[in-house]
Amino acid sequence: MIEQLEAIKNKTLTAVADASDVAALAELEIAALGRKSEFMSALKGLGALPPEERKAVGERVNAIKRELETAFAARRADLQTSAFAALAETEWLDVTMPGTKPPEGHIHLVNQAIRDITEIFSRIGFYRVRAPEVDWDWYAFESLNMPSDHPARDEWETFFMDAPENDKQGKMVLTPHTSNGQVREMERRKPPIRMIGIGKCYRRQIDVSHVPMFHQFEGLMIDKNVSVTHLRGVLDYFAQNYFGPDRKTRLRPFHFRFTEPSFEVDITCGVCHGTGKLGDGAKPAVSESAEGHESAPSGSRGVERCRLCKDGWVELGGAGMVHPNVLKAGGLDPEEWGGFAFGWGVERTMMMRTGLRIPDIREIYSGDFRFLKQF
Ligand code: FA5
Repeated sequence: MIEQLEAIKNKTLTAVADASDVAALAELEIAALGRKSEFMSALKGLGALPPEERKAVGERVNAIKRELETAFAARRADLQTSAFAALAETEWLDVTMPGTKPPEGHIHLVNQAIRDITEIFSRIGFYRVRAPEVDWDWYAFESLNMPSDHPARDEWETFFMDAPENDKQGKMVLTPHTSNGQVREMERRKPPIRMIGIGKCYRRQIDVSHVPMFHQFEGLMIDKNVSVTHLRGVLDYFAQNYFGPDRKTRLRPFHFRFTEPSFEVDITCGVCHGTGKLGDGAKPAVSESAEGHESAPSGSRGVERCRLCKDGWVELGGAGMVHPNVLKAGGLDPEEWGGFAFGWGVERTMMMRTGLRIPDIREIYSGDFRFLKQF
């Protein structure tokens, strides 16, 4: 029996040495030492031996088994070591190598402008609000001192919703300006108010300087003893922070139904630096004037009139002191409270930034990557 087991051992040891990998070795181990193995079958003869032989033979059997187990363990360790060594050769990775950079996007230039505008006004205590884009006629017009039959409404070229009217608030419209947020804010909180409302506006207009969907930012400050001087101060603060310290603003008398007095706000042109002229060989940053101005013939010394502005100024938007009727519509006593409001187009304001070459406002919404990637 011992001879038989020794023969099995030698055969197994040879096979162990020949095992090519850990899996083959595991299979071999089951075949050699498992319950159905030749080794285990041979052990069945152990019970038939006389007791005096059984002990010595038993010890020998155990020694053979330990020897085999040790051989399996040692071979397994060897095979694992060489498997890892092979892995290190074939699957090494240099973690210090620079990775492949995924293509990176950036936020749309209008959203960037909205962030910049919000940030500048927040520094002087204005908080951002959002008014509805689809609103009642009352907030878009009527409460702003524009009764339904007033011709001033025509300028807002409004889209009306095909929706039921409300007895008190009239029809629903796509807001043509952010001024619908004025009375809403007066209803929402008691003065002092310093809001900067930014949102989408809609008008039936499309050409080089108009898009049917655009954005406005609406400033509203309501407090006691607010004057035009405060309005100027706030607008200058914004202009200098957004456009640069060399740019100046001016107020031109104008007419809005919801402010009195009313102004159009102009800023010195970023192309000709407020001179209205382009020097020798200089070309305007904007290839065609958004306002449709034409270039003047070149002067004798090559001086050309600025195509964007002609006289050194470009228009930014409207402003004025809040009309008493608007304060009343918002539930405020005009004897006690007063304030100013202004509303500018985000896209147009952004286009006035020095060095930005956007010849046509429609490009902003063209969705053309070649255009968008430049910003
Ligand atoms: C208004 O909308 C007034 N609500 C502004 C205002 C607010 C005045 C508060 C007084 C007090 P206006 O229609 O001029 O005003 O529009 C203001 C600005 O919006 C324009 O100067 C322009 O920058 C922008 N804008 C108007 N229509 C368009 C359009 N179709 N596409 C792009 N920008 C536009």
